[in-house]
Amino acid sequence: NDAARLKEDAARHALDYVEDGMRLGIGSGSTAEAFVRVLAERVAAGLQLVGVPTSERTASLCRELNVPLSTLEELPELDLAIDGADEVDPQLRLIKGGGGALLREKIVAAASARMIVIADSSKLVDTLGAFPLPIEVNGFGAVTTYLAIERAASMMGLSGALTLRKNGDAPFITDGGHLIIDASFGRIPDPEALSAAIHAIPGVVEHGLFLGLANMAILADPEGVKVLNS
Ligand code: DER
Repeated sequence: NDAARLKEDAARHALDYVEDGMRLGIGSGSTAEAFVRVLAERVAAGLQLVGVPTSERTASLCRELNVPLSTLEELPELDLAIDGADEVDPQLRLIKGGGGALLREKIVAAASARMIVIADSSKLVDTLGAFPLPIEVNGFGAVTTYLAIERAASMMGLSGALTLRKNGDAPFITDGGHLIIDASFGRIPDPEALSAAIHAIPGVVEHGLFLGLANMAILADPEGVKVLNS
């Protein structure tokens, strides 16, 4: 369908930036999985690379498609990370975490010399925040953490529902064993300030604001592919 084709268009365009012998961070979500599928074609055709996956789900798809994998323990510095996003703003600031993989995604993105975002153009927004901000929290004292997030946000003039992400009737548990709170703050005028305020809260493991990490965004729409550079 059209949505799948847009994801594949962006994914194929990203292949142009994957060089032989690269240490590649591989993202999570449906667009990143479209990238894994086209990457696997190139690997089958002889492209040399090793990937570090950002989720168990991406890892199993890579194994299924024979994309060679390693770990950050073996390769603590990567050349390039390719990942999706839930929102991208004109400064290439991102909201990620819709798929619950934000912690490893951010660690891998930060370990990479460059990060390229692949998405359909509907993800491009003027101001971040229409998509609820995923916040990964430790299960210990999670209600206390919830209240602290609410207080920190209100001190910045932000308010909105904070929802514990569920997996059916049970809490969603991340690959890292944590919980996720989705915060519907609405427009976030100062992402850097919000990022710092949330990081200051004990019990918060990480959040889905990716600031200063993406170097490029490859955005596909029916007219073609648009490339934004930082
Ligand atoms: O959860 C994530 O961070 C994903 O990368 C998400 O941001 C994009 O998922 P999608 O490609 O399925 O829209």
